[in-house]
Amino acid sequence: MWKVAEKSYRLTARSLVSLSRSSLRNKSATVSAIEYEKKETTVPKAEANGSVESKSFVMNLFRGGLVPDQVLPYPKVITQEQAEFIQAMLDPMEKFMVEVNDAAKNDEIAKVEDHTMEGLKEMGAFGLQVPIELNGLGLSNTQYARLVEIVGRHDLGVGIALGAHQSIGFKGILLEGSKEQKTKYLPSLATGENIAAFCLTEPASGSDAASIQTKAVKSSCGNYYMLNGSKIWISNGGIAEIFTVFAKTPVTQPDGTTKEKISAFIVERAFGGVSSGPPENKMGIKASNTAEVYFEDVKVPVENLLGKEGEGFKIAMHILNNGRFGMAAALSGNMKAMIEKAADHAMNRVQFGSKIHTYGAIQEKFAKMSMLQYVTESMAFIVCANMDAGYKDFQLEAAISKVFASEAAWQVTDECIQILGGMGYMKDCGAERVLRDLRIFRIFEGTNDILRLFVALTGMQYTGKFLQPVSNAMKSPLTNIPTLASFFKTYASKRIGSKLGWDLGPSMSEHIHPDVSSSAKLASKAIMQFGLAAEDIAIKYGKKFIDMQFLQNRLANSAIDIFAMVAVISRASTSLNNNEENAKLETTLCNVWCNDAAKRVQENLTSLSDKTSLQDFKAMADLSNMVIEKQGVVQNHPLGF
Ligand code: MYA
Repeated sequence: MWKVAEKSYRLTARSLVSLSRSSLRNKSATVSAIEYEKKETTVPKAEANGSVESKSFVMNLFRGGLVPDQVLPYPKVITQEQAEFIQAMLDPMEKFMVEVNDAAKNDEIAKVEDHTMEGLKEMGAFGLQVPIELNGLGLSNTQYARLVEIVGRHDLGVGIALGAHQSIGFKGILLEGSKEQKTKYLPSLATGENIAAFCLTEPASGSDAASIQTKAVKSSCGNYYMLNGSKIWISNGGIAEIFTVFAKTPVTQPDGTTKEKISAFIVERAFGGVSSGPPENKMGIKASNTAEVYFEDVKVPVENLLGKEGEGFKIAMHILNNGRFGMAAALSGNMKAMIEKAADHAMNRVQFGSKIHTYGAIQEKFAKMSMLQYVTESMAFIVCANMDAGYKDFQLEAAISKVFASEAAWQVTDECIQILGGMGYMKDCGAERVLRDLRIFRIFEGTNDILRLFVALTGMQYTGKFLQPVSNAMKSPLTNIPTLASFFKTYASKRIGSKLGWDLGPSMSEHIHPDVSSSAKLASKAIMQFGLAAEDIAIKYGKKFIDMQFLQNRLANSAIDIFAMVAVISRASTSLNNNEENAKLETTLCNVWCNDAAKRVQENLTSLSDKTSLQDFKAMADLSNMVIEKQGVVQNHPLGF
């Protein structure tokens, strides 16, 4: 049966690939990576390094500002031609994932079935963002996000096999590679003839990416680097031919001294000295190969250095920043599938004489699941639109979209199983596989914990930059009275106004539809209070904040909630302004979400300075120390034995 379907799919796939080729000939508006590169250079450099010109919405929260450029109105960067092209791919991809791919089988055999791999290759799914002239489909980030939603909807294991290859595996070549490197490697990677992997993590270097031990030493002849080291938990590690490898190299500093710095390399398995371990036996995403990769005296030609010597850490971060939105998009699709599965059950299941969807307890679940999916989808498509618009400063939004999506998808699948009850717990239902697959999303591509700290600390650095003139003035207050007087006047008036409940937050009324104005007011207030909290932290703790992770977590959670609020306010406004069919329902999703999120923001911001919370943080740190000291729970058993 499936063979018939497969055949019809293959025909469609071929025509799509040829469609992409003809669009090249027609000089289609499809943005290739090469065009995108040119666009990037038009963005002011200052924006990239987090200086005061940042257009990032989240970055500017840290000074209580509303910078609308990236979020209001809801950004959509896709031409008519790009939209048509990707629309033409959605049905074949959906059909393929339903009729050819078998997620349960992939999970059972712990690999993507061979015919599925072949079909995906034929479809062009291994080179979605590679320029058309280099054998890829030349998709923009927005087009890519729309397509990977479909993959995530049906099989997260396949999503990771594809994502590890192109979202991080060869993304470095796409983003940072020289023309020669692109021309040499991308064509065979785009067709899937060669598979790529991203090699950063090591046994002693997980979240602390800068602490890697793998070494690359330039030969005395200057023609190659000698690479030695090992990497663990490498997605596609056992099947890849091309690796993006991060290793420490001795780099000569301007003062003549030598410092070990991270550099990035393109390494071929064919160089010799590259080997990999057996596939890891994982909890989920079993279809995706994960293995250790060893490099033993691998001679890497100097022309395979990616970027410049010593720039490897920034390149790794650049790759990860660029890939995170894909996870949000894939998980948005995944949540849709879980909601549909639960809705199908709730519509038919009768208990206590009524269908279970008529009960409030179940209705609350569906409403929350829908809001989580709506927020995730809204965030994902804001991030990719901004990337397509050429903004460089989206790393906080990308990190937030990954954190939010991975936690939202976990909750949605968990609730789907809860709604299905015993049936949801059965393997045949398929939801348990999704739950297992999902667990890793909160861990890899930057754990959610580390990304929260990243958001808080990067943001606070920005706050610090704005307070620098005041801090300098404080060094000789008598000669800087006007600067200090003006700062403290604003400082005091904002706080008094906030305490009195005045409406002092930055207004977004010019950007939004009146039906979401109550939510917009809540968001404005939250932005103002967030800015005040960040300022207070900077003044009170200065650099000591770096070690205050209880506070960093709560600050990041507030930033996540505020970004989520503005994402849905913006999106619902656009739908209302366009009189879209479901605009009223989107308004409900938006307003109910914002009412709840605003309360969480208040609670989190209050806990940053409230005496009881601060005492509790200290108590929790002490408790944790006791658990570690005792290597287990701290209390005795209630029975005394
Ligand atoms: S791959 C492995 C993933 N690993 C990680 O993500 C590592 C996490 N760790 C880190 O990110 C860093 O070590 C942190 C910083 C953030 C902790 N953007 O002193 P620093 C700059 C831009 O803070 P550290 C995997 O899991 C910073 O400003 N810049 O550094 C497979 C500073 O610059 P300057 C950044 O304390 C998953 C400098 O770097 C960033 O050492 C498979 C130093 O900063 C940043 N983000 O640590 C997934 N961070 O010096 C498959 C720092 O100028 C994907 N900096 O001030 C599947 C997707 C599904 C899609 C489906 C598809 C089809």
